[in-house]
Amino acid sequence: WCEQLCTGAVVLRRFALAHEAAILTALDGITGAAPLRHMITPGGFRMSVAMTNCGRYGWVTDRTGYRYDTTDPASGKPWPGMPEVFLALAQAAASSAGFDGFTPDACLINRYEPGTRLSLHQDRNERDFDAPIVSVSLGIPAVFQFGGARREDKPMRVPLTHGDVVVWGGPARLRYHGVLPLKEATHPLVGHHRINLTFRKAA
Ligand code: MD5
Ligand code: FE
Repeated sequence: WCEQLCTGAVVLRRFALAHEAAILTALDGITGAAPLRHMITPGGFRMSVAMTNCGRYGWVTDRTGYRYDTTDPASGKPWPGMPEVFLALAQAAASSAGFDGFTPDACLINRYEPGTRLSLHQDRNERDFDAPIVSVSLGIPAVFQFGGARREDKPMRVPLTHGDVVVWGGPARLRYHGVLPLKEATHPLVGHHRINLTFRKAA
């Protein structure tokens, strides 16, 4: 249930499964207070992935650029707090991959529907690239693209399904990555979507 993709990236198959009910309940609370929305890229495109955040910092994009913000631009209020079950899961996953003391202050919540993709990019808006990123996949399956240090490097395809957790640290932290367009599918608890929780240390 644990695979090393390359130095730094660890896949923990079904790691989140034991807590799926508590995670989904907490998620309903978050999306009730800070609804999922399609943000606009600096280039003016509407993202096909719907997003929201919890924790002290939330990742946002609009015409002025990408950034972390302590308030939800849609409401002007702080983002919902990070639920204890989220924090505990992220810390346990990080520890399993060798990162003790991971203290995420940001959780980006991505919701994909069939046909939706995330094009190749790097995560570079965080202050500290030494901290890992922990990502939790829920709902319908996706094929993750795990690339190299350069955009031109041919990505590996990594299938991710409900409950899988990946810890991206060390040399994997700054690799190019994306998600291929999702196939039509339904998950018994999550329905028509893939949800990804991305835990980061933003500040
Ligand atoms: C997803 N989300 O499946 C992914 C999970 C994002 C995003 O990419 O930016 O919202 S995070 C995957 C990730 C993070 C940091 C490094 C690497 C992958 N990597 O080195 O491949 O919705
Ligand atoms: Fe990313």
